[in-house]
Amino acid sequence: MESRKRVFRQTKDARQGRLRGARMAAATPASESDLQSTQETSTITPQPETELGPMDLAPGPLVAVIMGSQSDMDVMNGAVEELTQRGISHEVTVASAHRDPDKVREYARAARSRGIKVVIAGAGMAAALPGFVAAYTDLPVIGVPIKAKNTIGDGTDALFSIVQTPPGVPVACVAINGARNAAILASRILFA
Ligand code: AIR
Repeated sequence: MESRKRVFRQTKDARQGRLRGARMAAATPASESDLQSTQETSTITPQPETELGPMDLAPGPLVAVIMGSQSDMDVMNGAVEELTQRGISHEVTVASAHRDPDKVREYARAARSRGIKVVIAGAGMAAALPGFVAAYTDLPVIGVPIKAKNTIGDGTDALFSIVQTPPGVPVACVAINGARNAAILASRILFA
């Protein structure tokens, strides 16, 4: 609970009073189509920053960091450190779309109901993980292409795998090894 309070107190965006959307979204967990319909009709009531919103009361972490292998941890720590610095609650999971497909599927399916708002997914080589997660959840997914030990093309194998996710399955993509930017983007999505 304390770390959730800090999200509101510490982030620059929060100080700028741009939390209302996140609170509204948290108050009404909704599918993409539901969100579209509420956009037209909802009236937003400004709330003081210090007041706790429903997002603060969600049971689990706000950001899920997942990666395809333990060998990705060095790079993905860039995201973990940034989230920690910003006081954003998060969890870290290692699971491969190719090696543990059932685990990743269940993880992605349950993410929204556990209170997750954004997923950061990092993988190298044939980096299916971000797209695989996005296939099973309508939460925003940020892909981090990782330059793996056996990469072809200095990480462009993973970059193309993520950036070329097919129409209908949107995945944001940061630079190769750009885990820190993924965390900053996640923070901006949370406070949009
Ligand atoms: N990977 C694991 N399962 C599917 C993929 N694409 C990726 C990992 C890691 C690379 O393969 O994300 O970047 C090498 O993994 P490992 O475990 O052999 O070191």
